[in-house]
Amino acid sequence: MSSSRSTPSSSTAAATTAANAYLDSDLSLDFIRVVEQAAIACAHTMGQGDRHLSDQVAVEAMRKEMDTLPIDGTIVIGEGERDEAPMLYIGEKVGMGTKGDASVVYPEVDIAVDPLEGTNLCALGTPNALAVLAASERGGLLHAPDLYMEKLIVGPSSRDVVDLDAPVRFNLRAIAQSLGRRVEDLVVIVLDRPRHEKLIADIRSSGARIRLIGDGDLSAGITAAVIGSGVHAVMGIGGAPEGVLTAAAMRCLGGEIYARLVVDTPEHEARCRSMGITDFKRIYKSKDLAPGKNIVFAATGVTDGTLMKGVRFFGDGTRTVSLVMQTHPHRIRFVDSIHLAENADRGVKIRF
Ligand code: VTB
Repeated sequence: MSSSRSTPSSSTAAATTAANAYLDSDLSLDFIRVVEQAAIACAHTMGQGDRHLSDQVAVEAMRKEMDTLPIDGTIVIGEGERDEAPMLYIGEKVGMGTKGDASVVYPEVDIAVDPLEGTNLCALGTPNALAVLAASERGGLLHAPDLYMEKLIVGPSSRDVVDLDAPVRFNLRAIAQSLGRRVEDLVVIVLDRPRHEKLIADIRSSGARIRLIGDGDLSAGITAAVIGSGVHAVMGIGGAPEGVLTAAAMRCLGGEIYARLVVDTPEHEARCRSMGITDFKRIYKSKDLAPGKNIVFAATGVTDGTLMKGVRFFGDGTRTVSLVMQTHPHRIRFVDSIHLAENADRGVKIRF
């Protein structure tokens, strides 16, 4: 635990310095608790077929745990606007900084959350549902409107060879070449949606293989950035908030997201403008969506996934697997945690 977490001071500059010092410190134990608790809460509802309930319990658990963090936190990507989300809404203040102790200035941290990425996946008990958050010093995560976003996500080997506006065939050839394999050997993840009919036809005609998924392009993006996962790219249109979270993960993993908001109507334009976005055609990369000097990303598996097992309950306790990453110090951790029940006696058995 770092002693730099709370610095008695009054100025904003001090809060920023404190934020960088805090984010530079070993955050894994702080942020991991938040995603673990969200994942455990919604994992209890797995397969119950009620995605709203799954989401609600994840939100409540995440919100509760968040207030134990020694930060002056602000939600920048959350469950929606204040009038539509009771908690974890955009602009909500979280952390111990909200407790009103004026003698302590806690580090100012911006937070993007997706308490349950893949609500349907959890409700149906299908793979790759995650509880997710990203954090940075203030201003380090784009305030993205909840619109659709075109995305092209690739791993470190292919990060500089693709172009969001190039034909699919061109990008697949470039990805294959950067990975030293044939286009036919690639696996591309695409959300299974009617809007992707042409994209899917183009990928098929190039010869590459496809994994269609029902939900969860954030977890897919992380997978594409990890060598050995058997996934080489994610293509198609998903949510913009998840695009920012993906960008935070890419900053840690060295992969890249190329992204552009889908701004189709005057109402979309107004929503962009209200968040300070005026160039609707802009292609964003990871550093544009998550520009922070210090980025932290934490995710816990809810249902079994490619990179992480889901939550397992075993009577006396619960086991979770999380991915916790940060840019300073640059570190990727897979954390396998066993949470024992308060009343678990000494007879408890821990399996390796
Ligand atoms: C979902 C979800 C994705 O985008 O598909 C959503 O599964 C938007 O697409 O993970 P639909 O409106 O067609 O469902 C994501 O949330 C993330 O980008």
